[in-house]
Amino acid sequence: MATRRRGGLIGRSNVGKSSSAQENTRKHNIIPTNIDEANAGDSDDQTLLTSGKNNANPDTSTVPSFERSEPKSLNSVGPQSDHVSDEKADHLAEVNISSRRGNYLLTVGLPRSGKTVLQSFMTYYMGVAGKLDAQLDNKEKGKAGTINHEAQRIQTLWLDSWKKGEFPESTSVGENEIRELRLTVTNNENSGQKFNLSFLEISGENFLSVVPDRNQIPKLFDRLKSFLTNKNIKINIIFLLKSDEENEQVSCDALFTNFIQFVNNELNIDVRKKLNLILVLPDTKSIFGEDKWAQAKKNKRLYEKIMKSYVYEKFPATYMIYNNWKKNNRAIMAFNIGDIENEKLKNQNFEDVKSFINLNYRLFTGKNLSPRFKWFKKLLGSQ
Ligand SMILES: Nc1nc2c(ncn2[C@@H]2O[C@H](COP(=O)(O)OP(=O)(O)O)[C@@H](O)[C@H]2O)c(=O)[nH]1
Ligand SMILES: [Mg+2]
Repeated sequence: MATRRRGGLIGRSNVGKSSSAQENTRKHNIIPTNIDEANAGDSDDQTLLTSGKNNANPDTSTVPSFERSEPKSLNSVGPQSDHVSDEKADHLAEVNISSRRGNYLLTVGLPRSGKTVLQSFMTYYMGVAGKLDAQLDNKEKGKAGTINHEAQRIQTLWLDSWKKGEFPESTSVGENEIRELRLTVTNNENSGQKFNLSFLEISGENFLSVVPDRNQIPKLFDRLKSFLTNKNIKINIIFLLKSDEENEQVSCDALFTNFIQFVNNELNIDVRKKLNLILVLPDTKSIFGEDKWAQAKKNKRLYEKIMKSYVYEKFPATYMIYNNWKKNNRAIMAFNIGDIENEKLKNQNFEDVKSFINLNYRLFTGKNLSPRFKWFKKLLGSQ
């Protein structure tokens, strides 16, 4: 793995708690104002600041992820092996990205921040546990269309693992790689709601302490740009907040700031105009404690207040990115999956994954995922 340490440095030291963003935020009293005004949103999900207007912007993006210190599995193209990557595994090399269509989640976060858990638990919920059906779309069009075998293996791994209540093993994405997993989702309660939902994942390695440029990550640079400038693609950027980031060499703030700068300045894309932003805070039950969390789940105002205050205090630069995003195109949400005992997931809890999927659907389409004739059932009092 190359150890490139270049200019444009935004490391922990200058983006951490002492950041001027935080000072500015305090000075302008942004937090209290926002918490009070927050969320005129009408959602019945516990998501913040998403009004559900149909203003998702067709465009692109990508998902950083890197598992430097995690075990590799499958035929992963890990940091050590990416420069000798197996050409057969590079499915996107044979894809014309500019003709792609769909709705993409670009997941960005430090190692072990929850990218795999989020994507895999969504896939599991949609494929197995929920009222949705998710089919892998991994064959390119045409008779000779190539098949994305890696996507197939990953989906199988994810489904098998959660079925047994186990966390899926990590499948690393190399520094110069981008991984795509496409799903076609149908609402079993409303077949009119059939949509594409896809994951893009890139290594976050490049964005940890520097803003990379094209020379450093040529393949990734070109592919990311192709996704992000594709008018037929809608993208939600998902920033995974890592509550125990103190143990990491760099902060979430550095990673997210560098990433936004990269898209804006290096790729030359006005990220705020084109993309939606969702901050995800995993495992809030542990962060806030069981009692307070139970309270917050029943009280939308409290939920908003503690979530926003937490992000503001702990990730000030990230909070500023969120705060400067268009109101209708952003959200903060919690992501819990259930109780973990002895490394296993007991008592799966699908509330958050369900809300998260609804939120994404709403940002993409402006509509809610709902059973057909819900209004009619309501009228009859059956809901
Ligand atoms: N108890 C337990 N927790 C895990 C395991 N794997 C992942 N986790 C939890 O899930 C978090 C996120 O892991 P993951 O989604 O793989 O992170 P990623 O590197 O961002 O893809 C970790 O920080 C752990 O808290 C596991 O095998 N056992
Ligand atoms: Mg992962």
